[in-house]
Amino acid sequence: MVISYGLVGGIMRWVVFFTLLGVAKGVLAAQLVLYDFSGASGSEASFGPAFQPGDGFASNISRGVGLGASSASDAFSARNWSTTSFDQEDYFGFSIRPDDGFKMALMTLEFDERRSASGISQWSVRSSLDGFTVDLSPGQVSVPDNTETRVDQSISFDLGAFSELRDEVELRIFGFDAEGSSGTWRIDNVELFGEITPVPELDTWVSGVFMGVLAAVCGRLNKLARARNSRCPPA
Ligand SMILES: [Ca+2]
Repeated sequence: MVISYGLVGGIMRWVVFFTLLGVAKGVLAAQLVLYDFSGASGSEASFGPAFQPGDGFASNISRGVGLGASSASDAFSARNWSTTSFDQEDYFGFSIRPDDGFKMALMTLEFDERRSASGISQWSVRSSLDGFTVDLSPGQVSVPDNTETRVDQSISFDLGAFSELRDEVELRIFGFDAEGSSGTWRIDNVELFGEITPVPELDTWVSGVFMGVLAAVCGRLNKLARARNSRCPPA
């Protein structure tokens, strides 16, 4: 078999080029949105973000239909949490989307939380990507039986699923296993990190370069095939 070292070397150089390009395209986390509930009474039906993400839009935070409002100065609070297991109706939720022509990658969600003496004892975060089916990492989190504020509770997103997002994604922070239905749970300083970047230019450029490389490789292979055929006249 004839091996063209020039051809192999050329392909290897392009493999290295695309590998470096892939690294260069890695997600650079920025704060996309913050809900600090500045000035809130805590019992509003919904409350907006402190600022909107660049090249995107984030909704107000609101409560699931299973919950009632509860007061909490400069935070957002609810009562009537499930006293048993996970309940699809008991959550704080908001959505975020990139503008047309942009894509979004989500990396981490952080928030502060505090329960009352008879509030929730577990929480988890799910997303609309799978219809709120699976708890995002680290899964169901147990909170200690006290009324302290726990800051920067962190959720991480699987970049395989949460990059290249073109449409709206809703995130829900569920609480459950409350000691009593009058028990409350509040959240504060909800921060979402990730990036929103333009879609078309780079992807169009990459696919253009890829097609160019493909054409060059095919042309080289065809040339080699013709050369070999020329040494093998038809029977
Ligand atoms: Ca606050």
